[in-house]
Amino acid sequence: MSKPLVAIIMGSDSDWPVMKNAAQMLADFGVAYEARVVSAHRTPDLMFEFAETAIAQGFQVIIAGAGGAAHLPGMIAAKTTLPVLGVPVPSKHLQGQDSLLSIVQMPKGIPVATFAIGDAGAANAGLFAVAMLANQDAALAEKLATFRKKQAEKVHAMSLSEQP
Ligand code: RP5
Repeated sequence: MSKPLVAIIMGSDSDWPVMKNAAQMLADFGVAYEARVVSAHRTPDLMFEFAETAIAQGFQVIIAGAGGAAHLPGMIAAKTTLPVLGVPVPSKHLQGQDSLLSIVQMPKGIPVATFAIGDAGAANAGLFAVAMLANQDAALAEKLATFRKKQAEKVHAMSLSEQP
C-alpha cells in the first residue's frame, strides 16, 4: 500500500477493539493508514513528538481515540495544524460520557471534530477521513458515492414483518 495519509492513534491497546472500526473503514476504501498507541498521560513526550512530526511524516488527517480523561485528541490538536478527528472510547465507569465531554469541549481556536461514543463514532471518523481525502481524489469520491448508494439501497429493501 502507499504511504499512509491517515494516522489512527489511541491511548491504550484496550481502545483498539473500538478504533479498529475506523481502520476497517479506511481499509474498505483502500486508504492507507498507520495505527499506533500514543498515551497523553503515560507517554506525553511521545505524544508531542508524534504531533510535531505528523505533517513531515505525510499524514493529512489524524484520528485520535481515548477513554476516560480523554486528553489525547485535544493535545494532539494543540501541537499540529492537521485536522484531528476525536473518538470517545467507552469507559469502564461512565460509559464514555467522560470521554465525550473531555474531547468535545475544546476551547475556541483549537478544534477537534468529535464523533459519537464507541464503534459508530470510530467508523464515522474513518468515513469522515475518507470524505476529506475524496476532495482531492476523484476515484475515492466515486467509491464514497457508491458506498452511500448501496447503504440507501439496503434501507429501501427493508421490510417489517408481523405488523399487528
Ligand atoms: C485512556 O485510558 C485510554 O485511552 C483508555 O481508554 C483508558 C484505559 O486505558 P487502559 O487502562 O486500558 O490502558 O488513556
